[in-house]
Amino acid sequence: MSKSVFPENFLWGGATAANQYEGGYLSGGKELSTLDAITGGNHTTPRMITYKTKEGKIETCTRGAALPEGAVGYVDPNQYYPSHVATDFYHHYKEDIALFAEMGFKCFRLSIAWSRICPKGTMELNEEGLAFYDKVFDELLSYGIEPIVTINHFDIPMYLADELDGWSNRKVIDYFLFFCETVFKRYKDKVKYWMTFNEINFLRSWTQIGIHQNDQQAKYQAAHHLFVASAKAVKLGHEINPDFNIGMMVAYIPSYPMSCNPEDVMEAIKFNREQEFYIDVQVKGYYPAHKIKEFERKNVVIKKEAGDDEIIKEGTVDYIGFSYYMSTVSAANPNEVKYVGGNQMPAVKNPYLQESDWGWAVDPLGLRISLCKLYDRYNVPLFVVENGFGAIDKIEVDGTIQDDYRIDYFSKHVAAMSDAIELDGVELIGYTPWGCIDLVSAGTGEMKKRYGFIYVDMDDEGNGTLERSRKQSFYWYKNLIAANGMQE
Ligand code: P53
Repeated sequence: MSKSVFPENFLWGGATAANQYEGGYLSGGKELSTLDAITGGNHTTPRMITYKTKEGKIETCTRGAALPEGAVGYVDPNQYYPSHVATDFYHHYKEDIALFAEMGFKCFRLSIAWSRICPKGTMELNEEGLAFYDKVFDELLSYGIEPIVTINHFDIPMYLADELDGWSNRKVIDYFLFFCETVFKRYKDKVKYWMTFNEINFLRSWTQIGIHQNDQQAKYQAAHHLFVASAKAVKLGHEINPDFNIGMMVAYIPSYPMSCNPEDVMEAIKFNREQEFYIDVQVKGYYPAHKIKEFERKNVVIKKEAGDDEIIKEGTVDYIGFSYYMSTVSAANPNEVKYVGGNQMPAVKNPYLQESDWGWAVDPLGLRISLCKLYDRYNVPLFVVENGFGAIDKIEVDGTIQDDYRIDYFSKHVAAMSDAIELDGVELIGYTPWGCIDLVSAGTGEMKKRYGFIYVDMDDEGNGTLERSRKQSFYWYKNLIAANGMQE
């Protein structure tokens, strides 16, 4: 039998996030995060923010819309919020980690709910929250599973959004750093792999970064604060433990030109740059020239403080973590553009690719293309921290779930990583498929868009026993890990 091309210490595992998996939204001293005030939706119905205006009126708006000044998040007793229970890792962590161990996981990616550690996001700590993650990490380590921690995955304590307008406010950098220092010191002997902000290129609304405005100026000013915060966190982490590996995390959706028409090619460059901008700043340590020019053209003025550029330069990351689900297509002719995926992302249909039920183009070679592009451009270790196939699973009469469509998706993406390692020489350190256990969809708030190897009995209205069961893909992934990624 030939040898696996995956390194011996390759980190096979799975990925989750607190707001979509943990539940226990007010348990053990946790307070509200913005995401606790966002309703469920579906492929065609957007998720809504429920809020109270300055005048005390209860209103709703779509996620991504601007909130009136002074509006505060509001949990309406007549609405259903999927984050409140999610799939209840809070009460099932032992059982779930045992299942991950059964699959042979080498690592497990999770995020820390900021408002569980710092309930208001300020410098007041919640010991019970810290103790919860101690128990989780100890449980993982008892099976030899390496925890991979996203410090901040899409959530911000509601208080910071309400009182400070979230990341538009520079003070939030200090609060975030306090949170980082707390978890770095507390878990320094338990956690070696960290990521600062999940999908930093997708953080643009009240729900994710607590800002009320949605214009370009507000978005990029908040991004600057995130960059400074991330760089400071990287520096601080390395001081606390030089063995820490601290990465950045980007949603990577490579775009192909619609045709060889140079106009289409230029559009694809622009699309790809918008995500690479976030990588450039965090890996190279400076704002790329095209972005500075774009800011000038759009009258976006980034308020920086003395020393910000140096901090960004000094706080570059150790690796690039990225999510990869799909590719897209760019066209100069706007008639070609449609909106897909429950996320209202502009995209053009690629006639060469099949799509998921949510309109995401399945493109395994696109993963190899992404790995090549990122490695060629940045030359730092890469970590595929999310990948997966959201699908409706059917329970057979005998109770099994035959998710061969998911196995097929994973099998082709693993083959693409294998090629990137063997043929392209890419330095890839791990692979953590998204939602290794069923959880709430970020885009739509649904349960029925499932990603897991493990099924969880929970529906879109919050009904279900939360019982766990193994899908067919569970056994497939177990065998794959045992063979270190070798497939027949
Ligand atoms: P859902 C859009 C496109 C690519 C990645 O997404 C995305 C999104 C946001 O919807 O987010 C990441 O649940 C994110 C996870 C999320 C996962 O992809 O919409 O980091 O939190 O659940 C899958 O199907």
